[in-house]
Amino acid sequence: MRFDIVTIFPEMVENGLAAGVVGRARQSGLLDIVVHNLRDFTIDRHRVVDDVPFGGGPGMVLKPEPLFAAVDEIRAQRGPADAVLMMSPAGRVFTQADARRLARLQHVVLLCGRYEGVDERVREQLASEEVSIGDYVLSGGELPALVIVDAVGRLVPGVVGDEQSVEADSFTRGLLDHPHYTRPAEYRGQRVPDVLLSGHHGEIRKWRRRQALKRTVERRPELLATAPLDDEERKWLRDFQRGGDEGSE
Ligand code: 4HQ
Repeated sequence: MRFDIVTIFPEMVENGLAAGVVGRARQSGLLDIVVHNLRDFTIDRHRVVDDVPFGGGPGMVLKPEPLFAAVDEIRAQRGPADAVLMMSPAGRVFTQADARRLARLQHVVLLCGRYEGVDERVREQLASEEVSIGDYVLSGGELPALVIVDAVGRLVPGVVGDEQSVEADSFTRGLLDHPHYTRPAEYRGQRVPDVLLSGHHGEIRKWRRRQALKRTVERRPELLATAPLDDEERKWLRDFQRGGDEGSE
């Protein structure tokens, strides 16, 4: 899968792409990611990418010309994009469903804004969608772009070594993940639940499904509206809603 990321901080983005699963997938060629310096697409001596807002007011606005030139160049060098994403707190909030949808595409371009914002004509004519990673204000779109490349890239077959671990992830089933434990079986007086040491794989799977459901009820009940639940899970849900789950772990 191909990604092109346009930014005024290419070294920040490169650093964020170097480590971990995404870094390895880049080395192996599974992910073909090119980071473009927006200043390379300016034509003035001072490589200016921003300007004052029409109508006045505080802050600066990213000029349209360098962004249009960058996307033209990406199209010429790397072929047409299936999606051009503009990072923006005014966008739709990015979810696991978006990550799944984008992971099926061949070529995605990400535009990172800075300053107070980006000229509206970029949103209207260059971006196919505007995406936010959450309701808080960042100083630029670089971290959101890294978040999206990570969430999408790890769904590309082969990028995460163990396909099963992608399947098991929280949200793949529409619920939060169950608790995890490793050795030692007792640590600072806290024991790992007996069922996990029992070797009864059916019981372990059942405990984990029940715990995932319990956590979701307690922490993110709104996720239950869309989570696909089987008959047994719906019964547990009624139990939790009646009287908590005291003692019935
Ligand atoms: N910004 N999710 C302002 C964000 C943001 C977010 C990116 C700050 C764009 C111009 N982007 N710049 N939250 O806060 O995506």
